[in-house]
Amino acid sequence: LGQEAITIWMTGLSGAGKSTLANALEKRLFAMGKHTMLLDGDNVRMGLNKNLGFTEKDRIENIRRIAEVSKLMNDAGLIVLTSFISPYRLERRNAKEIIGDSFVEVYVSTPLEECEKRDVKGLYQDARMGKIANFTGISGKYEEPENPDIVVDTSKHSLEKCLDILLEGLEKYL
Ligand code: GGZ
Repeated sequence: LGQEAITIWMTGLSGAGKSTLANALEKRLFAMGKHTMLLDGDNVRMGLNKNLGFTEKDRIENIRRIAEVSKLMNDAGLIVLTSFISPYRLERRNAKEIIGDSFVEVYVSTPLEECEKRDVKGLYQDARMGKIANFTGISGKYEEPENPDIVVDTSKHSLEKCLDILLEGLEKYL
């Protein structure tokens, strides 16, 4: 406890609010004087993992690499925030094994109906029309965490309230 250089591992559906929360949380942590690194699709899937798609096999490799990078960054003293669907329970368990005690699982539990209603990028509509194979929640599985350290549902609370929930849950690590 009080390990500081933790990995805050956000998991949840597309559109659940993982990236919004991770970005806002990073700002709060920065204001607290913490050194952080945010890993998301923009900086990982565009670079390190640009050879990976969305098959089960590729997602497993995506998560494995992200976990290894998170571990390296934790070793360098950074607080890491990750924002990936990470839909498979076994892969999240593997990530936890790689990262060790500093792994903190945050389930962004916004329900599918709400994510689909938001449909920010129109991907759910495409998935419903059969245009996207293995789309999480529609044509691909999402396995809910059984024992997340923190749960936050962005359909129930404002962003500010969600941040309060996160920071309260993180207090014992920071
Ligand atoms: C789910 C997909 C898919 C499929 C492209 N299924 O809302 P977004 O757009 O920005 O977030 C989704 C993102 C998911 O990438 P991750 O690296 O987080 O996934 S995983 O952890 O499962 O490896 C979505 C977009 O990529 N996207 N195709 N088939 N989301």
